[in-house]
Amino acid sequence: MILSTMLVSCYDGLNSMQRTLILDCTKKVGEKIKICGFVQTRRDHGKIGFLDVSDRSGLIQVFCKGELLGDIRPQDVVSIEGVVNKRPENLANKNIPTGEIEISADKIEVLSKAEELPFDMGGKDLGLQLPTLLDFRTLTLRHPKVKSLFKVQESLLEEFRKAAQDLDCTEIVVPTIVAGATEGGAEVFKIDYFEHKAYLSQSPQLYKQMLVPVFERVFTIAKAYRAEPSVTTRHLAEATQLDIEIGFIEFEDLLDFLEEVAVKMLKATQDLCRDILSDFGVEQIAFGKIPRLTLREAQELIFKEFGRDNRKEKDLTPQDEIDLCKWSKESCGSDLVTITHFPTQAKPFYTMPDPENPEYSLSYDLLFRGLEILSGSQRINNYQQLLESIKSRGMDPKNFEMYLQAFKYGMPPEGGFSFGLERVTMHVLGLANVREASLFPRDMERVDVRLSK
Ligand code: AMO
Repeated sequence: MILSTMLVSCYDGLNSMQRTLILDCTKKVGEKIKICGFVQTRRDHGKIGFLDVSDRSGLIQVFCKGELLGDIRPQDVVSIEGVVNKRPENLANKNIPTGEIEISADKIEVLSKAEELPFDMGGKDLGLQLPTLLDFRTLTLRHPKVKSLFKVQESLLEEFRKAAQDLDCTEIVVPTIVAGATEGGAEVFKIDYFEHKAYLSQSPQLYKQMLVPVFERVFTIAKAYRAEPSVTTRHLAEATQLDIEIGFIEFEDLLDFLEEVAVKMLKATQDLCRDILSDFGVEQIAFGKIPRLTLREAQELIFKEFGRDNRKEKDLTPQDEIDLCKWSKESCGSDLVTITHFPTQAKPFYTMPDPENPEYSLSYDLLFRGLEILSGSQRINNYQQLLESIKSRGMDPKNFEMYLQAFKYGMPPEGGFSFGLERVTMHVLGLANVREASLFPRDMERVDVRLSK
């Protein structure tokens, strides 16, 4: 904070006049000021012209005599000196906080010239196909609506963090280079690690568990890598997980906690980002009492209400998730549904089988507007049982030595859950593809640039 103030004042020392943030111009009518920012649009009207210029605080109209405009074009980085004037009432723009004023420019300096843009950035929506949106990511992220999506994401992160802190969780930072696969063998990226093999972590799972005996309650915001072989609208190869792990709990406590965190995070974000959500045209989130169904109850419901017989499947299909949320919204007034008791064999080795019926496990998913946004479980906390579970899945306990050590020396009953940040963002904003909710998405076809090029 102190450093950035110093940098700004050094910079401004060299350029004589202090920079004013665009939003602060509303308090400086009649004064001479300097703004710095990006040209968004240019409108020529014979001998005069207008620029819309933005900075991190907002957007303002700049009135210019033609000779000042030169070859200025969108995305040029400019420094403009001029006077803040009130606009005539009939020319005010009620949609932006600076709509009643404009700057009458005396001097325009181009700090950095932009090349001609490959598409028009001036519209309310960019209207690009996904591949172009991602090919030109550093540019498309500058578009106000695309940028605002990541302000919503920032809010989700912050509200998750607050909700986890409300539960008295300690924030932890965990490794992403790991010795073994946690969530299933096939979807793991192998890496060369000196003269050994290692993996990119599929989840912060093992570390959050190992830290339960240390802090009792922990949370982390972590990267998760999945070598997903299929191309879908909801899978990334690198996702961001919001994880919580809690000791000394029972199954029902975990369900209460996950629903509490989800509702806090979504409610606060909806309130704080009201204007952005309305720009995206999404409905208010329905926060009725969240229904809880076991997987088999959910499949029975799908069969009865929607006529599809998936009653023997080990997981919900994407269409099941959509239909269950539709049912929940209509009959419970809730955009969220919790599904519990997935088959033990379909869940990772650390999942606790239900003592009353070990074929099913103490696991759960949270669905939101037709998509799984969270999953988790109560965990096996007995050392011997955990060892057996690892072996029974054909995995080598040697790869889990450090993890197992934590259980050898005392592990309370515990469990946790994980939200996928990009999936939550996607469905808060009604986006068609999870890639749009990642600043720089990775998938089978892309690591910044297209891999097939
Ligand atoms: P799971 O694998 O279900 O569980 O992941 C948890 C949540 O992370 C998100 N997610 C993804 N998002 C985008 N692309 C992907 N490829 C992707 N994979 C997962 C989803 C999902 O619900 N360790 C357990 C969690 C736990 O038990 O605490 C785990 O990783 O929103």
